[in-house]
Amino acid sequence: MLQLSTPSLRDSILRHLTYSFGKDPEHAILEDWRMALSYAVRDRIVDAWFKATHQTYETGAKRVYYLSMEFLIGRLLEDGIVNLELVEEAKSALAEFSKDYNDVLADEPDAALGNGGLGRLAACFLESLSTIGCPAHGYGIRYEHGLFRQSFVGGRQVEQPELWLGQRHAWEFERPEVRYRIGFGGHVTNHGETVRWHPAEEVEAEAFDTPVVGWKGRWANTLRLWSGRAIHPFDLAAFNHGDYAAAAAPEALARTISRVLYPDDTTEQGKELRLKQEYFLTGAALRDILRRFNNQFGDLRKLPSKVAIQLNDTHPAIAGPELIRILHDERGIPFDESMDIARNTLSYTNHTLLPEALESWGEALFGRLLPRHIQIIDQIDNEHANRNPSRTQSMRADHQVKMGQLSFVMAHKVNGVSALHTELMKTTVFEELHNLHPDRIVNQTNGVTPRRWLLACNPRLAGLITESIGEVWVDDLEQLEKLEPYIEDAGWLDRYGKVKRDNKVELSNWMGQAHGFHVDPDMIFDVQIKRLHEYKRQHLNILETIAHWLEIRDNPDADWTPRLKLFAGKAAPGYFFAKDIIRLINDAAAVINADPLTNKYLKIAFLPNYNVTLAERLVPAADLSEQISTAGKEASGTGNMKFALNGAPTVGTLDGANVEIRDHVGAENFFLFGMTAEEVMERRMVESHAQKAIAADPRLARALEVIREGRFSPAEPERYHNITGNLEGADYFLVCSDFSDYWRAQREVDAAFKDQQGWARMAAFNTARSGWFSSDRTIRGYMKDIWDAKSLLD
Ligand code: 26M
Repeated sequence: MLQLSTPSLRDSILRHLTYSFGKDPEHAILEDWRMALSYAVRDRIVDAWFKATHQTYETGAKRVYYLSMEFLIGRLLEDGIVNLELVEEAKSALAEFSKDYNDVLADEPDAALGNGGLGRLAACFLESLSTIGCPAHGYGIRYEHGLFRQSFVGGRQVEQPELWLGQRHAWEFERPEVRYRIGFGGHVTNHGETVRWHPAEEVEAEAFDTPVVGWKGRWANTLRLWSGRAIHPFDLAAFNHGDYAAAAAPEALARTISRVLYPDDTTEQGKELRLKQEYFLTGAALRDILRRFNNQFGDLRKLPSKVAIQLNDTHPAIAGPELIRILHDERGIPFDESMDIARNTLSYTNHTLLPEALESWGEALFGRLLPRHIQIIDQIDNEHANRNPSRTQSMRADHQVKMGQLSFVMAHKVNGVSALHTELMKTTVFEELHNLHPDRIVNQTNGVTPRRWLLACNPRLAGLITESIGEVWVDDLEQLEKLEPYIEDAGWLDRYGKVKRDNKVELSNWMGQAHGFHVDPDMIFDVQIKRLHEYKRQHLNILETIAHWLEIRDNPDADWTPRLKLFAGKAAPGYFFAKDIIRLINDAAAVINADPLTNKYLKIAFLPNYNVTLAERLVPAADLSEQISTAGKEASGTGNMKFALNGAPTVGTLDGANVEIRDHVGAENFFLFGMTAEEVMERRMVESHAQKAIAADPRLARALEVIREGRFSPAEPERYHNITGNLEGADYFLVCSDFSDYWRAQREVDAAFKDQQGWARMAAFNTARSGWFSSDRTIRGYMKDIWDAKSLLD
């Protein structure tokens, strides 16, 4: 291998500024500096990347492929700098040119190629796979537009297109030589045993590679994103006839396939383009995987011993039938054998049990777009029924294709994302399949990467930890438990408290500058940041806030604990109830923040355009983490882990990974409230449960009443009747039934926060005991229990 010597970061920045971007330091704009620094860092990542690739080939190691419609990666420059331990060098190199490190980092657009938890998990997994040194590729779509930008006009959410590629992007390598034709529609022919699909329409998938570097640059894997292009990009005949629009039409049409990320993170909509995107990703990824396998190993019967393909939710579930189509139709392997090879290669992660989120496609649409695949699915279903005569539920009932059941049948392992969620999978959606295949469902509780979610985003806390126990924690997070003895040292605990306080001051200053919102950093920073959903119950939070406000007004001279309620999150554009909740929070904020009687005790802010970068600002400065979903509904949560790790105790229900967080940090360091998943199911059966809860709690009744009367929308008093009507009526997510206990928990928070030392202890125990929630631990679990993959660094 060619060896080049590594220049200093300073020299490398200057060389790139000059020769890659054609600028001298006098004329360079901020973006030029950002690009030059990125290229200088990227050069070093590429060195690690080549080394890893060669080692993977040479050892013939098994490879992991993570197929996901979403990778919510955020900014990458700081990630690279931190993992290569170049922070100080980068700061001083830029300072030499009178450039501020943070300004340069802030110039990078946030790559929002995902909706929320599922996409961010995929991004944390890529980083952990590289830190661990497990040979892996992520496969996704190179959306031209990521998740929409959110702003508020008169308190209402307004969506604008996002253009992350509008500025120069430093991290991808276009691979024009890596292209596959992906077909749609057409018909199927049978010649004796040979079945062939003849698509009517084809687009080309072109690869773009982003290296993902792990801790200390010991390893780097690839994120390969597919972009749509036309096979015949330009219709010259049309052009020559003077029809210029028609001449460019094939290219425009082909590119729509990777144009935009679907912004719904739960409700499944039967959109044709979405199904096309799913097959586009999966078809291109499988061709690429098989080409690589074929070059290196050849014998397709060995596929499961050299390849593990993980399906991130059902979105790439077409991988099962597609792999069978290739093995059987194209390579002539018998159907049942093809099915076994595919199953032994594939595994599937479920991320939600919400019925409205379970993917299913109408057979008319599905059969029109993928005529051969629907035949194969029928055959899989028959084969599965034959092998399991007691089976009653088909994946092909009601003229639908049920992607969850298809994924289950075509996977050798199916995993949930927290202990509770995995148990619920066994008793609800997948009950019958679980009974037929009792060893298939396994749990892999989610995790988050400590490089981004502690070392990079919270340098003050990271510094204190490293000073105390050394830097071992960075890739062995359970070492944080070595902090426990320090917690008993009053001097150390003071420093821990000061870190949080400094982070809060920094956030306050930023909110003042960026949003003109001024807050006292000594308030409790109470934070709920996540997608807007009824099951996540932002409306429970605002109801409690309103009730609390009314109570302060009744007695403004009492010894209230000052609190800032911080919200951020996006609502799906068509989810009107969620958008109403945003508007209610903004309307209530306007009234409550302007109340001179209460505003030294209570303030509300809804920060616009929540994204990874905003989370990186908020998480280190939070005192309290709101994880208040209806029990049984949040599959895991991962924000909950970031907050605990950064020293924000949770106020939360026994839902998703909250259960395991509480087990780890200790019940005394967690503010528990609400019904259990079992109690939730029972309470739903109780007639008028909401009315009964309202009648039993005058605070709740009064909060609902002031909303209903239009206290926050005087120009339009009925504005929130949809919300109040829902809560006073069916209240499916049991906001009213959990209100009183939530109130009680919040008052316990108030009391606990008054004892600043006691609070710091609680926060520090959260940090010290959250090591288990590293995505390194999660990935090691997948490697052992699902993929049978080995690290090449151990
Ligand atoms: C489906 C069809 C069409 C368009 C979009 C979708 C879709 C996209 C994302 C559906 C669901 C999507 O994500 C669900 C999700 O983010 N689930 C979350 O996954 C996290 C990681 O496991 C968990 O921590 C969260 O609890 C869970 O809600």
